[in-house]
Amino acid sequence: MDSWLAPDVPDLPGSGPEPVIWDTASGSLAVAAAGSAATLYACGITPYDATHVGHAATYLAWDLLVRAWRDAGKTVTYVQNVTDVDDPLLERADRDGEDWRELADREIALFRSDMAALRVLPPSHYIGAVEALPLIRDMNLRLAQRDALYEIDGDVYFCRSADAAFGSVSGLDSDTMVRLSAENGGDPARPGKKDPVDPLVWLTKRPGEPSWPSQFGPGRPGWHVECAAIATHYLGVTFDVQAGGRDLIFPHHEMSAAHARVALDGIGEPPFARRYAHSGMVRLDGEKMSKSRGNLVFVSRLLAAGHDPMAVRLAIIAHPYRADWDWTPASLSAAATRLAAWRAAADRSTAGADGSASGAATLAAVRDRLADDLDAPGAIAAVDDWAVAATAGRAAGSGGLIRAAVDALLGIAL
Ligand code: 5CA
Ligand code: ZN
Repeated sequence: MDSWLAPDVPDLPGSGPEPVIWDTASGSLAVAAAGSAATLYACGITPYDATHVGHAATYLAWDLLVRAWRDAGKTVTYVQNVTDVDDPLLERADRDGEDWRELADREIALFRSDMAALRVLPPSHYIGAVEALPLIRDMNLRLAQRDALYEIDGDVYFCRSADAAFGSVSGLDSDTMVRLSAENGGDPARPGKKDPVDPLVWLTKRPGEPSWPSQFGPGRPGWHVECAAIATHYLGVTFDVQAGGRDLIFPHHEMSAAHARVALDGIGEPPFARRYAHSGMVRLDGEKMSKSRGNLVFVSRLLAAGHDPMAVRLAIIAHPYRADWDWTPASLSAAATRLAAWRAAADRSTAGADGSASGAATLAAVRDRLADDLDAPGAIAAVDDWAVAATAGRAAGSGGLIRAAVDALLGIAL
């Protein structure tokens, strides 16, 4: 499907350092993508409600990674999916008496406009589950050929026991896996399952629900196989980074990796992602912001209320991406104040030659922080220091470079 219009990324002199990122699977910092090409799969939205600040924070984190990679001279291929058919979407459409496709189309359109307003670089491939059905059927066929599937009343499950490396993404014990599976769309208590956490790869047609033909009969795809199929089709069997919010570590990322490992085993490197990057959860009043809880601050509402999208972006990236944090109106006003200070400093220091070299030093500091596990707060602090100097008239001539650096690396247009 169409993604959204790419914002301009100004050219910067030289190039940035090799980005490293925290890898959940190994529990350590790691080079995010060795070599001159970088490949990223970020799990996309389930479009049954508008983009909230939590979604935005997660996509902004991966946007910083893409910007850091580009600045390091890499060619980036970025794939994002849209889970445009799944239980929560169908349930919401049913509740509101709306056609599920219309609901999905509307929310996807809103997501696109929110991402464009926040100057998020679009993925190279933006792929819906429905349009990916042939890929999903193909992956399910491979799983069946490897004896990794079984049926209960027409529903088709994946045997986690088929994957010798199962658990290597999340590193969780079985009890925790069962609990998280129950909380995240799984059905651990269903009688007949070989293992409580085994996930569905194909749901047989239910009355009133959409369905598509498949080798197992009419139905719709499971969630994890959707991402396994899309990621490996567009990025190759092995790719650099699988990214999502921390709530996706288990079961989603563990299961997608397990499907790919079993279906594509033996083709070159171990299948699926080399690294797993996860962002923290944004909360409202101490509770995770989530569509199911309904405690949401929508990006589109903030923008409609007249907040500068650059202030919204700055408010979000001022938090370390791996931390959990609370959205507050105060953080938005602090960001607006900071943005105004940066703009005034850039205006003040546009003229003249950069005698102090503070522009170059600030660019180096921003690059260094960003490449170090996306330390946007550290990068922001470097720009704050520059703005203090520029406002005092000690950074003449550096305004142009800082404008370009802040835009290219942090996505903030001054
Ligand atoms: N469609 C699936 C992924 S394939 C899905 O999880 N969709 S979602 O709409 O529920 O979430 C989209 C992304 O936003 C995921 O990476 C999820 O981890 C992230 N996310 C959801 N809630 C929050 C939150 N409160 N804070 C930070 N990130 C969040
Ligand atoms: Zn996903």
